[in-house]
Amino acid sequence: MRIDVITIFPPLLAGAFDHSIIKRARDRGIVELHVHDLRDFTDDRHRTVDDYPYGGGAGMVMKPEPWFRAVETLRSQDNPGRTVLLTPQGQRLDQALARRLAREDRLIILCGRYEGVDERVREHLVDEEISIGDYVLSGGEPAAVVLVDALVRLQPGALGSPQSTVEESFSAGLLEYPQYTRPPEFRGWRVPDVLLSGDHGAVERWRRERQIERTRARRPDLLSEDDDVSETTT
Ligand code: 9D3
Repeated sequence: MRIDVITIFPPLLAGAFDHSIIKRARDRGIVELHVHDLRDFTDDRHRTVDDYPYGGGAGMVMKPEPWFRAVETLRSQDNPGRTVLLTPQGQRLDQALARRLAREDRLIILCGRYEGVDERVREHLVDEEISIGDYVLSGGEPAAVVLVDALVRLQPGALGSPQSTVEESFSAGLLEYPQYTRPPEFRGWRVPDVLLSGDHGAVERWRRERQIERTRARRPDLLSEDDDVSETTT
């Protein structure tokens, strides 16, 4: 998979992509990642990327021309892939959306800033708009790090052991069970006896029970038997 990210702050992304799983996947040739400076696609002396909003109001709006020039330069003839704008107005990123985008051969990610992006970019350049959650960021860059990480770890061969993905899909939709390592007692707090028992069946049952209990307490929306009606009606 090839991913191009366009931003006015390339350094915010470069560092995040040079570590851990993303770095290993790049080194192995599983993903090809490129970060581009939007200002390189301007044509004025001041490398201007924003301007005052028509109709007035506070803040600035990102100009359309640099986005169009950047994306049209990066899109490949044979496979343009999908162009994604990261914006608070987008559809919420979840694992299903990550899985769908991870199947693309090419992705171009646009990081918005300021008060917004000229509407013609959304309408005529972007295929989908994505948000990573209901909180306010200063721009799309941290969201791009999140999205790229979610996509890279879904690429075949990106994770160390295939075991990890098997386990993830097995327990999909449930929160994790509590985990312990040595020592068996720390400051008087003991590791549950069942984990030291050597009874693998009992350990499996205990873990599954804790997963369900924890999911019911913290994320009842994840339990399919208990679908939240308020999310499907308006
Ligand atoms: C004053 C502007 N805000 C009014 C509520 C809107 C706004 C525009 C741009 C708020 C934040 C931003 C910058 N954020 C992003 O570009 C962004 C984002 C986010 O803030 N939260 C979750 N996901 C994303 S993806 C991109």
